[in-house]
Amino acid sequence: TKEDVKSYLFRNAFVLLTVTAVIVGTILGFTLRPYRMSYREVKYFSFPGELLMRMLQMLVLPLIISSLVTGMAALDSKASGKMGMRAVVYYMTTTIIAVVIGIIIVIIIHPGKGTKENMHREGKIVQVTAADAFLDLIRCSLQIWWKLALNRFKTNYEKRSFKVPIQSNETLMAAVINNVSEAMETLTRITEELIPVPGSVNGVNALGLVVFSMCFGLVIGNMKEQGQALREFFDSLNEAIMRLVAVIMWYAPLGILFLIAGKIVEMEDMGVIGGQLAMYTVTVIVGLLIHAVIVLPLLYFLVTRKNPWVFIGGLLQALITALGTSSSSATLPITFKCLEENNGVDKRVTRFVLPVGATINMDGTALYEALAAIFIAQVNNFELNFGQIITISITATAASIGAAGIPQAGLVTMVIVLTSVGLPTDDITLIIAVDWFLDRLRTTTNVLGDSLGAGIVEHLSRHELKNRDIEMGNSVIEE
Ligand code: DAS
Repeated sequence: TKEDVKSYLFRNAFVLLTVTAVIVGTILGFTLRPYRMSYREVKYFSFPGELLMRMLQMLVLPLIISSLVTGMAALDSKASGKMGMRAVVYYMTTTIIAVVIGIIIVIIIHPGKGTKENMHREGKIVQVTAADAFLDLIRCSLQIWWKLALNRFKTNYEKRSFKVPIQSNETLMAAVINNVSEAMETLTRITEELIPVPGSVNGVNALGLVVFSMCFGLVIGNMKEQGQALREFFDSLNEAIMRLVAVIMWYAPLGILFLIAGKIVEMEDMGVIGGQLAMYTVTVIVGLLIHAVIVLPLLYFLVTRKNPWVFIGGLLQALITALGTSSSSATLPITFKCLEENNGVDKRVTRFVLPVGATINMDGTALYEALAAIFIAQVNNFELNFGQIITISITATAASIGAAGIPQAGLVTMVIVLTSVGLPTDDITLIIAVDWFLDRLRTTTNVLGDSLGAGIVEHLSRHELKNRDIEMGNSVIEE
C-alpha cells in the first residue's frame, strides 16, 4: 500500500539519499572537471564536504572516550576480558587473511613489469641465504614493532618527492599515556588532520587514549555504588553524542556529494596513469573485493549462521561514508549508528569493540600494503625470496595496526614495509597518483571488517551478555 511504500522510503531514506549523493557527486564532478577550477575555487566548491569532515571529527574524540568507558563499565572484568580476546583473535585472523590474499593476488596478476637491469644496475640486489633471511625477518619485525611503539611518522609528499622524517625521541610507550589531556590534544590534532590537507598526514596516539579509556571504564565498572555517578555521566555523554550523530546523519549525504565531486574535479588527469598503474589499480580492487565480498561475509556466516548480506545492508551508509571521507575514524560515528540501530548489535559490544577496531583493525590497509610492496618489487625486478615475503606479511600487518584511521595513512606506514626488505621508499611516488582512490576502497574494507567483527563478537559473547543482564536485573530478550 501507499503507507507501506512511504514507511519503507522513510526507513531507508538515509541509504537512498546517500546512494543518490554518490551518483550525483560523481556526475557533478565529471561535468565540472573540464572547467579546470583553480585551487581556490576547488576549496570553495568542496566546502560542504569539508564541513561534514569537521562535524564528524568533532564527535570522534568524545565518542571514543565515552563509548569505551561505558562499554567497559557495563561488563564485569571477566566478560570484557573474554570479549576482548575474541575481538583480538578476530582482528588478527582477518588481517592475516587479508595480507595473504594481497600477496597471492599480486603474484598471480603480476601488474609490475620491471626491466631486468633495474636493480642490478643500481647494485640493489643482494644474494641472501635462508639463514640470512630468517635472521633478517626476526630483526626487522622486532625493529618494526619497536619503531611503531616509539615513533610518530610525519610525511611530506608532493608529486615528485616523498620524504619521511622519523622522529625517534617521542613518547616511550605509545600505548601508555602519561598525560590524558596531552593524549586528547594529540587526538584532536589528528582528527583535525582528517581534512586532507595537501602534503601532510600526522601520526596518532589514539591507541593510548583507547587503552586509558578502557582502564578507566573497567575501574568504574567495578566500583559499585561509588562509581554510579561516573557511569551515569559517561552514559549520558555517550547518549548526547549519539543524538548529535543522528542530526549530522541528515547532513551527511550532502557532504558526501561534495566530497566526491570535489575530489573528481581536482584529481589528476587519468591519461597520466600508464598501463602498469592501471593493472595495479585493478589488482588492488580484485584483492579488496575478494576480502570484502567473499572472505569476510563467509566468516560472518560460518560463525553466526546468519545472512551476512542483511547485516551488510544495514551498514550501507557507513560504507558509503567511508568511501566519501576515506577515513575510518571519521566514519566511526556513522558506523555506531548503523550497527546499533539498523542491525541491533548490543551497545555493550559496539561501544567496546568499534573504537578499538577503528584504531587497530585495518584489513584493507594490510592487504594494500603487502600488495603495493610486492608491486614495487616487481617494478624494480627485485626477486623476493620466501623469507622476504614473510617479512612483508609481518610488517604489513604491523603497518596496518600502526596506521591511523585518517586519509592515506596507509601510504605513510608503507615505508616500514618497504625498508624491511630493502625496497626503495622513493618508489611510493609511483603509486601516489591512484592512492586517493584506492584509499577510499581500503577504508571501506576497513570499516566493513570492524563492523562484521562487532557482529561476530556479539554472537560469540551472547552467554556472557545474557548472564550480565540477569545479574543486573535487566529484562532478557530470548533469541
Ligand atoms: N584511510 C585509512 C583509514 O581510515 C587507512 C589507510 O590509509 O589505509 O582506514
